[in-house]
Amino acid sequence: MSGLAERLMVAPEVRSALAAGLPVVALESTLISHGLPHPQNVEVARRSEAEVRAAGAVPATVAIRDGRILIGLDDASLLELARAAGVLKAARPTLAAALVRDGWAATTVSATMIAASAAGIRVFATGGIGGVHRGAPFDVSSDLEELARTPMVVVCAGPKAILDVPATMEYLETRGVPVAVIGQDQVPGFYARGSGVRAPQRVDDEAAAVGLARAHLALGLGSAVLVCVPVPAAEALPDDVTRDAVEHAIAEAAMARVHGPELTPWLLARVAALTGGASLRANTALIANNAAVAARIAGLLAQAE
Ligand code: PSU
Ligand code: MN
Repeated sequence: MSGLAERLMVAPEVRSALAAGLPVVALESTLISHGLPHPQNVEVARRSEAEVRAAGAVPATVAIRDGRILIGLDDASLLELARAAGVLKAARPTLAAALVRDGWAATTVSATMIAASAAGIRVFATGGIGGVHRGAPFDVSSDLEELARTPMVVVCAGPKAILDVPATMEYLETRGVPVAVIGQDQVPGFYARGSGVRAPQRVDDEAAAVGLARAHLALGLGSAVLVCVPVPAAEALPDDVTRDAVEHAIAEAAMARVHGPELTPWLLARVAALTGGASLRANTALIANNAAVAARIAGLLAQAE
């Protein structure tokens, strides 16, 4: 029998950074395997790692291979994962299923938080968190429950635009997850800078986000802090383009009866096709930007100790 700790394979660079109290940023792998097509997925994975390093932190991309949870992938493994077929999408409910089989599995926000937190990593960057789906009778991402039960800092560009953003924010409030938006009064809209939903809390800069995160984590309440950063302006999609493409994609998904874990990747791919690839540029830019912000946050958190 192997528990969570025995499943972890922490890369030497990550292990020594953690031992020395240096900043480390966890990165997830479902956006590589399911969120973006090849070769953009390889580009964004490499670029995110480079952004983390440029900001003075050590990247730790998390994925599963042959029953082990890898914390930190080398470039060859990253390429292998990005090109592999039949990669399982592992979340809290499917983590065991991903570990009892051979081959690659990618970790979603929930599974990445579980693994990163077990390895002692406190800061994690993704693209957009999962949340409450629109149109589906009942589909709520396990990302939200994980944010409620695993104390760390998660950096994102808001809930994915394919979701019911107001319901997602309500869910986070109910489950005690503080949401801090850097530099604006609206929750970021993933592909678009705004979502039209009021930010639960605005912080003016990264240092203020860190101040809030440190205070929240010190209280020992058990939940994460969600830090939201809007997509860089140059690659943002206009609000109406985002709305139209998302509405189309959701109607098509309902007609095609797509549901469960396939729904999110299916919608992201449809939105990419409907926007002629513009959503891919926004998605890539926001992922890399979140990695850089997370690295600076990890640096500030490490400094304060
Ligand atoms: N951010 C992106 N693209 C993605 C994801 C995040 O820019 O594909 C992934 C994350 O791994 C997140 C998952 O946990 O989508 C949500 O899937 P679901 O809605 O099935 O919980
Ligand atoms: Mn779901």
